[in-house]
Amino acid sequence: MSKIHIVSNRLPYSVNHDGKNFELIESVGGLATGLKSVYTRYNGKWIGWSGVNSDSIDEEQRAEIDLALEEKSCSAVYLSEKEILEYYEGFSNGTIWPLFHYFNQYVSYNANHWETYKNVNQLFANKVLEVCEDGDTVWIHDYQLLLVPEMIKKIKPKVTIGFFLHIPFPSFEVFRILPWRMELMNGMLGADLIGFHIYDYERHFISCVRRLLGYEVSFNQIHADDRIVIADAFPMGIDYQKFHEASTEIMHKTIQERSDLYKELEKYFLASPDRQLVLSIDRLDYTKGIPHRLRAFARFMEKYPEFRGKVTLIMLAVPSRNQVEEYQKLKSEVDELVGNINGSYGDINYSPIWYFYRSLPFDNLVELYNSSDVALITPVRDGMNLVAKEYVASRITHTGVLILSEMAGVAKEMGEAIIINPNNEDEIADALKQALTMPVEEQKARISNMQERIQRYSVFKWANDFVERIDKVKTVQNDFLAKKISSAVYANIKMKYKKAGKRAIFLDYDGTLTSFHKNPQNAIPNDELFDILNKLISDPQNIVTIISGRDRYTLEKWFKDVPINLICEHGVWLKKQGQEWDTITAVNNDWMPMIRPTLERFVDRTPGTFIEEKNYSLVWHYRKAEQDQSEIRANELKDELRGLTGNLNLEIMEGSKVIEVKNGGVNKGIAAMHFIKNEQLDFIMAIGDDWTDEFMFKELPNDAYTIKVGIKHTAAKYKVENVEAVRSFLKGLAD
Ligand code: GDG
Repeated sequence: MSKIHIVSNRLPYSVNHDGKNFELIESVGGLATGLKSVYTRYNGKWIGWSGVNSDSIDEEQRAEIDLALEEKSCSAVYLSEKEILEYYEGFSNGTIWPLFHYFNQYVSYNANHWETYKNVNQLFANKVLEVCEDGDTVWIHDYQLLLVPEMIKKIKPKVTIGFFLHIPFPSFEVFRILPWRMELMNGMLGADLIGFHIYDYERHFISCVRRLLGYEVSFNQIHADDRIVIADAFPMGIDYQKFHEASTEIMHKTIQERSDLYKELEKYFLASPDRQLVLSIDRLDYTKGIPHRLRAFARFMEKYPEFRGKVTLIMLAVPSRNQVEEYQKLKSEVDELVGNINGSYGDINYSPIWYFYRSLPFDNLVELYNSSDVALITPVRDGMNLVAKEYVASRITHTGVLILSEMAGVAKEMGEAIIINPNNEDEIADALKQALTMPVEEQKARISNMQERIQRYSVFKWANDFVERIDKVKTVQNDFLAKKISSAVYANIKMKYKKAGKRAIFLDYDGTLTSFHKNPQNAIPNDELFDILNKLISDPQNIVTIISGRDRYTLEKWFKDVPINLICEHGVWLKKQGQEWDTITAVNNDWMPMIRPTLERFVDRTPGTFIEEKNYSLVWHYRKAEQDQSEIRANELKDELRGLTGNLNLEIMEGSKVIEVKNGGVNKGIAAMHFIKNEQLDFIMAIGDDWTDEFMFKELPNDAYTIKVGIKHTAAKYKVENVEAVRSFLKGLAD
């Protein structure tokens, strides 16, 4: 069985060492638990940083730590103090983190940090390359390791790579700000499957792929050169049972058996029926909207004074990244706000806010979830937010109310929460009132629905789903590989070619013999192409034909010195070498004045697009236009044209970045068959890349060698990756 390896910044064990001895401490977080279930089941390894500063240990200690980790199937990456500073705190947390959370003002653009980020990503990739073999799967996690997928793919293309981003992926307008945007994009695209928490992040990513790299995307399949990469959304879940069971257990304890924290809560709040608790838990991070939440709480005290003395906000802020200046400033701001609010609305018997700046043990966390009437979660940006799910899972009586920021990924799944905008203090104040006065029946209905969902899509289901999807991606890719011309297939074609008496070869032009250009008029044939064609033509047994959608004047001009046959405008015009232009159907252009104004309207509305008028067709080109917008317009145009062309025996053809309206009853398939109808042939071959070539692939006799360029679905028998592959294939045949 092939293995699945996990790669993340941190290992699921941290190494605690005092300079002499060390111990491994297992991480019990939800993600670690979920992923442990994957790599242990699939006999893989977990590759990550052990948390140790490599400057502080010697070789012997390192070997000892490695051995202990080896027993847990973990493989450690060691980072020096400088690397931790520049890769982790610098580029990961000082550049990517703020940018991806839309905090442009905090983004640092430090070229040294970028260099170290690249080097450290390479260290991770090297470690992975040491342990993985062809056929294995590697699942890489998060924003610290965006370059690792490409680094692995380059060396081991037969390893399947999944990548999951735990934070938001920002919109193009924000992502483009980064000087290293291309490198990061290409880094991620080394993966075969890229997962995000929600569709919005996936959408932003795909938009960046299109705009920055110009790759074609159909639905969520990215056609990156010769590979298919799939982007998809997988909303991460939690270990539901763990929270639910821990909460149930706590409920069944007597007061004496409970923790000191609980006893305090009991003394001050839980024993008196008119006291209510609002809970807030997060790492102390500027993305979590803690000052916003505090100001909104003050607004609530102000607007609804009847709750003063009755409602307390328990705020747990877990220390995080406190070496970084922005986090230190945030800490001061929060301290000050808490002080002000308690000073303004509290008295000797009452503190509106109970503030803890520390991390609490798991049991205490569950006690807080269990005892709080309302959870107030108001990040200004959050990839998912697991605290919201943990609160819901811990509500074993089904009571409780969740107030949730619309900026958290989790809001997409929690329709029953009260959804607020974290910047709207009044809205949050009103939401608090609504939550604190919500009838119990309504609370139960809302919580039960949410519980059902998060119980179903737990962190284990999430991890399995991702792994299963990687398998499906393999199927899509294998579909391509199955048709790809292997060396055995190539040898067979060449043998048949050599043996054949007379041969017909049909070659599409754009996207097959030559690459696309923004301006189609610039896609002129180069010397290499002339050489290949001349070589093919010089064999008197070959009938070589260029079969294209282009107008006849252009092709005639470009190939005037080459004795080649031409079929133009998708089969409307045919010209055998040394003969005049001919056509197989009686076509007319009476329809053009009716259709042209519609196309012109789309040109006016869509900058960068233009109309080409061919002899028997009108073409709307949108390769030069802004991609997202023009694709929407292309769909609109198709719709409109369908309505207009109903009775006119016209065909609407969709090519590569073109929509073409042409006379019906003609296509490349009919034209190719017409061309060869009186020939005695032993070998027929057709190569093409787009939708219009499919007619050829379908019409030509069964024993024809039909070859599709690219990875799209096709009726052709074989596939090749790109124009370069076509050229070298033809060179090989002609030699
Ligand atoms: C990133 C993304 C995304 C918190 N305080 C204590 C404690 N916690 C645990 C919670 C929860 C976790 O930490 C926090 O997870 P979040 O999802 O809320 O937020 P981030 O740390 O920012 O995580 C986020 C996540 O990755 C997963 O993809 O959802 O959007 O930013 O599990 O329970 N645990 C203990 N004591 C505490 O005091 N034991």
